[in-house]
Amino acid sequence: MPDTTTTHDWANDNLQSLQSHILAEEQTHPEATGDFSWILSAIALATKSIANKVRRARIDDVLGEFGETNTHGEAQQKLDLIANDIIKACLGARANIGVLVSEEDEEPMVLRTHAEGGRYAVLFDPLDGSSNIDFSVGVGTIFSILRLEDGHAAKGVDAILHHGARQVAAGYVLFGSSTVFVLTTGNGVNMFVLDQSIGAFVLVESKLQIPTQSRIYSINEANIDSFPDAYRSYLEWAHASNYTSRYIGSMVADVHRTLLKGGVFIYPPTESHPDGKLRLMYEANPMAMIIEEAGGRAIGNHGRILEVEPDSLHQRSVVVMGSPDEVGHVERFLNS
Ligand code: P6P
Repeated sequence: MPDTTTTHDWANDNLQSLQSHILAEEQTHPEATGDFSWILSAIALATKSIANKVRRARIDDVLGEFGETNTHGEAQQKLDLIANDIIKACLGARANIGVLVSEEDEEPMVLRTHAEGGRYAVLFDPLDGSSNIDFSVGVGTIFSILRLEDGHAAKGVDAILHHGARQVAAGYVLFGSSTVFVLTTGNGVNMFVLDQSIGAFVLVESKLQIPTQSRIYSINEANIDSFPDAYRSYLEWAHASNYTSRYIGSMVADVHRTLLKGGVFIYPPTESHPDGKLRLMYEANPMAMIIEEAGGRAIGNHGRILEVEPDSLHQRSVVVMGSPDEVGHVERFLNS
């Protein structure tokens, strides 16, 4: 019989794909029904397509503004709409998804009732940081998955307005120097990179742990004059404590660096955004789940982000997330 147990060094490609990883995870949950892999494979497919559109944006002349604003009055970039359409096409075809919520659409899309198989809601920012695309700065897709109860279609938005600790999965895909898929299903954080040569996301890190401390803060200091005093006092302390500043202006890129190198990412209250700028349901919550699953902390206007009971689908949140010690330093000033 041929020896199939040993692999030769010529077959040393990383062949641990996102797909095989999710299926292996499902094997550890006897009650799993294959639902997750079905949804996550749709997100993987959509983000591979979006990655291609982002990389070709200048070639295909789809940079810049679409010429209309989204429901929040923000100028829509052409690629915001392209990414939104791609995700809705891929996810809409998955028979176990009941509701889709996008930053680009005011109202949720109810696809199926619970009786018709609609078991999950997927909430997403299709292309966060898209205004940076014109300069080839890293942008990303952020997603959050909630389980739907029977009768969700009748309840409408109320069926989705759950605090972030109810998320069953969360992740982001960073379209940067590489295309990175970071995912948690509540059992640690795993990182995959798109291997263009085989067209698959391959596992590169399992059970990621954020550094406990790191003297890096990430905040848009141009708004410092409108920060509450506590944030200004923290920054004075950080300047005196030899911290360095890193701010890309694209949440997915800033949070990804914070996850890997440590530090703290902050979007505080400002004059133009007194409740913070970032969206609770599909930006702060999924990122908070990832950071906490990696051993970090994530707080907002009123304590832990994942415990905030949402009032509305597109509400905003203050965000202070990252290394536990670094969030602790900010918190010390917020509590003083
Ligand atoms: P500011 C991008 O527009 C975004 O929504 C996030 O990706 C980013 O963290 C934030 O806004 C940047 O906002 O006010 O610093 O330009």
